[in-house]
Amino acid sequence: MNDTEANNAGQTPEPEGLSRRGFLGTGAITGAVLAGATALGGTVFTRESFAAAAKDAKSKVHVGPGELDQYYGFWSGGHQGEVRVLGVPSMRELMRIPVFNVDSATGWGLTNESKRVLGESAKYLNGDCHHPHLSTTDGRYDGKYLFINDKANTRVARIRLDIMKCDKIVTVPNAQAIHGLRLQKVPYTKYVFCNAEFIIPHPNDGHSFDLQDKNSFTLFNAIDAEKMEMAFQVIVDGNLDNADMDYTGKYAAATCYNSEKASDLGGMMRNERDWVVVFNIPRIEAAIKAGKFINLDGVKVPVVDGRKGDDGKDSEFTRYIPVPKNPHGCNTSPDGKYFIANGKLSPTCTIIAIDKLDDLFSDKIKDPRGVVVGEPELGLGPLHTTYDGRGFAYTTLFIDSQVVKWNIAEAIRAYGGEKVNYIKQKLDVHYQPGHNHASLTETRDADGQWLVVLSKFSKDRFLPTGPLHPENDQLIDISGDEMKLVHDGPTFAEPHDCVMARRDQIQPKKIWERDDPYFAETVAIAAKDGIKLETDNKVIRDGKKVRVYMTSMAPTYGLTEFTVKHGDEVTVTITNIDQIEDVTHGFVMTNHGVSMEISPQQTSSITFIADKPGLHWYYCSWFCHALHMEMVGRMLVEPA
Ligand code: CUK
Ligand code: CUA
Ligand code: CA
Repeated sequence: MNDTEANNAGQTPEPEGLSRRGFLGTGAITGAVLAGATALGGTVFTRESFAAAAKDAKSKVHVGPGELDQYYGFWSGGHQGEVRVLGVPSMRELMRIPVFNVDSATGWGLTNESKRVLGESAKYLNGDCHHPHLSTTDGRYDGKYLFINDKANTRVARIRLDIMKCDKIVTVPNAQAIHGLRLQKVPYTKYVFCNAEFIIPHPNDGHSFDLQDKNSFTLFNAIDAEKMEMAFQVIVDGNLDNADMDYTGKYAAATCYNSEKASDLGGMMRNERDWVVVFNIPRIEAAIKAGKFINLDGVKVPVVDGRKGDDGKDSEFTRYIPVPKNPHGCNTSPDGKYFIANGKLSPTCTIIAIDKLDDLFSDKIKDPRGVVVGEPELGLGPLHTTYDGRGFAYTTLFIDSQVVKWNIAEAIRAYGGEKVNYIKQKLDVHYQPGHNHASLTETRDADGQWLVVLSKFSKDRFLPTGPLHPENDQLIDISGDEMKLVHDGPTFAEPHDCVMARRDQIQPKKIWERDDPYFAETVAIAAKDGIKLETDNKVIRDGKKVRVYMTSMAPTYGLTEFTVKHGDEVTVTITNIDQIEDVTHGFVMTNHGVSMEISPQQTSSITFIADKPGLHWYYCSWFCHALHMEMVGRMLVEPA
């Protein structure tokens, strides 16, 4: 009997005295979460004792004036909807990239360029992003794109890393709540894989609300990363949570916590095991190429059925590997050998050998558990695992409020029956960690320098800010044998995940190129009006539509006055002809809800109704010059 089977049989194995508790019941998880970390036994640390222990941490994270960070960090902004760029190890916020939110400073959600990216979904003013991931070539960051999910409105966005702006957004059809998202690593990021989490009836037109119905299911999705269009969808059993991809380009894996297809908490915890579903990407591609697909609910996206048949037989596209219980994170080790699923309601992680998957798909291995090569017991509430590239894994324990460092090879030997203590260290974190992420861990270059632990609660760690507390992103030095906490980083609601790349792997531009596709459509509209944006300052009337073209150069606009009629639809297009790095201008039309950024050599445009007769000042919102306050103009609105 291995540990898991012992657990499932209700016995609590205590290997090497490290196990704190055995299998977790419903009451235990609810109670433990409510009680918080320190009530769970073990040494009770105080904030002060941590401060004392970490007093020499300063030298490790201090990035002095004029010095640069070693790493770019990209943080999801959670249900705030943006992506944040941090420097690591300073943990200083460098930039925010609005994506699924509306941003007053840059005009994201207000400008015509951003509305084109948002498309139909511009009607949603909220988003909930969890999983930022960087594009790769041959399993290494290539500095091109970052992709991120929106759980709230079922979207996926792409950010161009050269300009650090979102340039594409796709709404995934036939689905609700895109959650897990990972990228193809090898040979390059051809697909963005993303999980629709919730099971819904198909078509979802009110004809049925029964989740157990055969036509109620959810979908695994592949998006063409370059075109940002849907490539294919796969119908699955159960639901889908997190995902990852291997280093051959062949297999993607996803966790499922609701194999029960239940609608309630008790129901979703009924089974002792849910599963990891593995997708055979070449087989799916081949079927689609051969025309063996369906369209779902009238949407023109190829869909294949990855469910087990009524006879219990596997589809050619998928295998379901039972793992305990309500698994959450799914993380590929950087050596490409393993998918590791995090047990959440089981104190275990399940190690799946990727090199056994060929045999599973060819049915040489009949029992899908035959690809499981380890199931270490780690502690309570394992959520996510990350890697240092030296053979160690780091798993967050939500309920224990710890990160556990363990040795993968030793955990595999222990599963084979050997007496070996695979657990190397448990470090208290503050408090209740979700994701953790080691530097470059999702690539072949995993370098084992820094570990960020995204704690869901900060409690007493910061000056109080009212009932709403910040989250606490803790920075841990993992370059030595021991994990050492070196920094507490408060963050606004709520980064679920982050990624870190070496600073040389990201090469952003310092000023815009005039032929950038980001504003190409605006340039095309101007060309139709016979406007040369870099030089012309002109008002074009087109019925009730008025297009105002002007340049900006510190500290003046090309037009300091223009006249329109009450009720006109006004489009202001500004081209910043400053060539100097960092001289960004803004444009705000007072009392019209109009604001936008125009960085050096950028063209931006915004459309509004001149709904009030009279004189209306506009001004530059970015402090650009000693005479920035004087960088103003007037819109004169004549009565119609
Ligand atoms: S999830 Cu939030 S802690 Cu959306 Cu990746 Cu696990
Ligand atoms: Cu231009 Cu301030
Ligand atoms: Ca379950």
